[in-house]
Amino acid sequence: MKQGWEAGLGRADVTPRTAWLNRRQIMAGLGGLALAGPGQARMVASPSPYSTDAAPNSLEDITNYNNFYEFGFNKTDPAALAHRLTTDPWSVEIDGLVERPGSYGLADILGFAPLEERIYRFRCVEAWSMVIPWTGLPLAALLDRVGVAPAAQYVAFASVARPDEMPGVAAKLLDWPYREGLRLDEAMHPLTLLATGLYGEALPKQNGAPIRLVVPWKYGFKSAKSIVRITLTDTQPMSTWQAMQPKEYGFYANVNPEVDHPRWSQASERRIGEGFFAERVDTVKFNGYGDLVAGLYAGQDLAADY
Ligand SMILES: Nc1nc2c(c(=O)[nH]1)N[C@H]1C(S)=C(S)[C@@H](COP(=O)(O)O)O[C@H]1N2
Ligand SMILES: [Mo]
Repeated sequence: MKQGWEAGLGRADVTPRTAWLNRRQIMAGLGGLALAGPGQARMVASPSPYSTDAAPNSLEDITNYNNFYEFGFNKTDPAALAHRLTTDPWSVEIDGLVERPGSYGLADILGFAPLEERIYRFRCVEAWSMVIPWTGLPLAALLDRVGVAPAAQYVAFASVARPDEMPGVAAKLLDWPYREGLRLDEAMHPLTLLATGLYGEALPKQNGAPIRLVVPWKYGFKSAKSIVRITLTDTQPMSTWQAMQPKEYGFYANVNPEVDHPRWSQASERRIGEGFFAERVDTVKFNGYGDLVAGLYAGQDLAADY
């Protein structure tokens, strides 16, 4: 099969031309996995106008500075230990207020929409940030396929929790499984991504393989990794961090320099990859996606709904 670049397809001029861009395959309109070489799954994806022009962090940074407490509290634990997670076969249970509930295999989900590349800013509640070139499909495409029942108002997510493969689960570091949730309009927003890849390859395990949520205008903890259950519901779901420390972590968790965390300022952030002593940069409300998402919160007091 001809790859995108062999077939002469160009790409929209929306992303930085770092070296890896030239090496990647781009095949507009075709989603799914393609075999690039023996045993090497590549994510074939088309570019998106939702991508930022900012230069992505290195794959090295993105895969070695992680939060994935199922593997431990330290930033380097996921890179060291996530290889233990079995990600094939994988299926996601979709249930609750949904017309076609069931267990959907990863290949089914990858076929729900053409895969896109989305280069997003990513801001952790701990006040560090990166730029990450994800591959994935809009969560809305999945929700449309499974059919959201009229009574549904929220979407709840649960991550995999296997004590035999995940030392942080075995050690009961948190109340597993890791849980998150979105309001239905947030879940249906075109920026909200189910990521299945990174830098044009299948998602590394430390980043939440084989499928994770990415909500770029919210603090990183909303973006649940290695998802095994998606539940449509009429009540606001409780998320892991909110349950543990409700004064520190709210349901909305929109990036907001005007609302500080009780223990630190959210007005600025440290960009990973620029060195520990690099100057901090100002944090932008909604992580810079305000043009696209501020309307979701019209009339809401975001200091109360933090
Ligand atoms: N299942 C699960 N999902 C998770 C986490 C986690 O510990 N477990 N950490 C969250 C936090 S705090 C952040 S900042 C991001 C980190 O994603 P990354 O390691 O791919 O950058 O994942 C989020 N999703
Ligand atoms: Mo985070």
